[in-house]
Amino acid sequence: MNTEKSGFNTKLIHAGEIHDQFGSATVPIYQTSTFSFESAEDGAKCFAGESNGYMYTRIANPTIDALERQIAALENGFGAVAVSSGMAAATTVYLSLLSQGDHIVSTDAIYGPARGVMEKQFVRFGIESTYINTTDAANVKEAIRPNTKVVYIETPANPTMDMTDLRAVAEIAHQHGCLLVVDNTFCSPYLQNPLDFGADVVFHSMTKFINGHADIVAGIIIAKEEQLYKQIRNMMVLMGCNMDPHQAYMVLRGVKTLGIRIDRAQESALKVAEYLENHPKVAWVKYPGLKSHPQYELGKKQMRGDGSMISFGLKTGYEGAKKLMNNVHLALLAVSLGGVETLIQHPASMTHAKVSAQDKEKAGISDDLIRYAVGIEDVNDIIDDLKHGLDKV
Ligand code: LCS
Repeated sequence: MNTEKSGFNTKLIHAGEIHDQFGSATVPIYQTSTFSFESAEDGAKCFAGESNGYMYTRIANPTIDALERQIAALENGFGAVAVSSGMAAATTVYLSLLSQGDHIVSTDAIYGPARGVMEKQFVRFGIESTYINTTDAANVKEAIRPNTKVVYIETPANPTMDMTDLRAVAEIAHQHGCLLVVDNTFCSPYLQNPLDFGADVVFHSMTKFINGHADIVAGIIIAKEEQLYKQIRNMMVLMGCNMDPHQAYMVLRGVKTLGIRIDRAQESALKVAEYLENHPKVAWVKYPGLKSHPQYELGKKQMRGDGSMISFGLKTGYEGAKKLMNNVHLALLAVSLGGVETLIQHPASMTHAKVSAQDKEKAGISDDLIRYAVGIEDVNDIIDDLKHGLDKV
């Protein structure tokens, strides 16, 4: 069906779907590396770009195409490019948009490896980067140089839950001839559509909310305009960081319930955040749905919900955090997020371990910060588990 005017949850079920000759209700897995042609002339036409047939799965595949059409529809983009992981999405974006001598300005508290690859690898190819606190858009303006090509933000940021004003930063980026790239992993398209606020490119680690079942690593990049889309697709094909058809099928299966999973998880997350905020052993809580979040109003402006990610610290710091993590049983002590299960982790020693102590401090990734990803278990069980853990602190 044509889902152009449909609601979000209808798009989750029907956007991008394939109607095959058997009337299959789900998108079939075209588990093939290559596609045959009717004739030599057909093959030549296809490779010359004069016809739309499939040629080779690294270039395009019907199962992967279905997922790309769907996510592009959910993010209101021109087109999407599926890749093997969220990090493949970040590096494909970097490679597509930056050349030797260029400069990128980015949020300091982003997913650690997305910063690490820039500072330790891309620097070898003459690409410079500056990491700043983007919660104040004026800092972005100040950091832009004549050779800045890209402004790259994560909002809410991993793991500080700091937010960046999408519209304000898009305006500044464009005034200076830069593109705005947004890592929208923490929200998923259900809660936030950065392209609608002026971003040029959005990407996701689909390992998280979009797939939602902690059984696949995957990424996707969505471009607002055709030219950018083609540039990114071309880079993906050449780098060979394509998605596999089976991986695409798994994500297509997971994404159908994105709306109901997030509705439930964020309803519980608010209760968990309130519980933590009122707990005598808790020093601070950062959750977009709490009025105490310094950017509560900004969240209401650009997000359709508060999400299910919480960061908090205990009065007893890292020592207390270790005790808590060792004494919860329902919450898995594990990195990642956005799945149906509740997870707890310590960014300073885990996801962001390779960020230098100085940069961590500057980015607000304090030693006491505990990151908590609320799942869809019964909220009473989640809170009982936290209570049990906190009793041992
Ligand atoms: N962007 C964000 C915001 C992420 O949280 C992650 C992974 C990535 C990109 C990279 O995606 P991947 O290649 O893993 O699919 N974040 C992780 C985290 O916070 N814990 O474990 C992985």
